[in-house]
Amino acid sequence: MRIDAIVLRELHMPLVRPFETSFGVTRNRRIVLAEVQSEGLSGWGECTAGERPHFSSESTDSAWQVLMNELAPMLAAEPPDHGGECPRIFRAVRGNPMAKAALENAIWDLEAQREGISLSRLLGGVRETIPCGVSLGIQSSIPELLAIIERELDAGYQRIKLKCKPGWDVDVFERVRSRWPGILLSCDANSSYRLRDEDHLVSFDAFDLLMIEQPLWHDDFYFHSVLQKRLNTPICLDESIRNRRDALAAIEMESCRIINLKLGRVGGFSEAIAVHNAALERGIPVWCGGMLESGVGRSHNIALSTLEGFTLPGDVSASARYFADDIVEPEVTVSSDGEIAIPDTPGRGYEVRADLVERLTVRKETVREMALVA
Ligand code: OSB
Ligand code: MG
Repeated sequence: MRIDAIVLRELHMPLVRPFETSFGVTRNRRIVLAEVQSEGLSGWGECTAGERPHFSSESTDSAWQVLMNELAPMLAAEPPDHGGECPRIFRAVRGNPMAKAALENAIWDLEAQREGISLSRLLGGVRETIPCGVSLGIQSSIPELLAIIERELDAGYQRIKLKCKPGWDVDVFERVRSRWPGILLSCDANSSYRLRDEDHLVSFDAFDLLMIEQPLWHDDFYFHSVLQKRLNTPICLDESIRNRRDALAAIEMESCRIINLKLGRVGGFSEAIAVHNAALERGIPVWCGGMLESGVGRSHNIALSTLEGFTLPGDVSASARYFADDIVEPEVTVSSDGEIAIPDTPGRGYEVRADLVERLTVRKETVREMALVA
């Protein structure tokens, strides 16, 4: 295909409420979007890097630099026909999966529009609706958390995930479980425990959690496998799974029984499909994680979640939980039974609100093939 221009933007989007994890608090999102313009169409992708390199080594600023100086010029010089070609085009750049995913996913988005089919269909999705859960940040008190859980359950969400860390765990689970004995409940530690906490983590078994997400180091497989042997509760890996090989290693070592799949963390749709397929073949359930995305990244998460192996509710929820005004039309909504209906219009199924994007943009650069020659 011809690429006419690649437009990179940084948007500032305040969250409707702060989101606190074991690694810090996010109040304002600084989101990098990539728009690939081709023959009158625009494919959009979102870089899911955090404002600071705390979830992974990437950040808004590092991703901007790599996109601007490396990846966008590579893509402009070698326009692919299919998103699956992107990993090869970007091969000379090590790491930086979230920056790569922004461009690769824009190409998939563009391809779906060109083919006149939904992104879900292009990816091989099989679902017409997807089940939704919510990820609830650390709160300043347990009563506050209970009030939030009540609201989210009333809204229809099918699974509650609690962020946890040493000091915000068993007392919280105790209170939540005594009020709601039967709900699907999980926790996400974002790597905040160590081996000395092993007995403490084993005590989580008392709360009938669906899974414990990433309890130990962000880059570990072996010690998670040691811990999994002692736990009845399934471990779910998030941070550790960067690609298909990681998924195979984790499954083979029994480091986890469930995988949280995130597009940015694995570098885009093609690697996400590879991880999904590897897990599906081995009977390991996957679900789609979230990174506080705008409507662009959210629409891609929705399409990904329609693949066969996504059998557990994901962290993909309504736009209004994050932003007063999302940048897509319609915004993402969740039904009273906790499902998102999959659009079947061509492409991502959620139009980008160009005027709002323009208003929220704080920096913007355009890369064209000529830029390489000049
Ligand atoms: O570990 O899943 C995570 C948000 C930012 C960084 C890491 C994580 C999260 C979430 C929020 O859990 C998911 C969402 O609501 O987008
Ligand atoms: Mg996580």
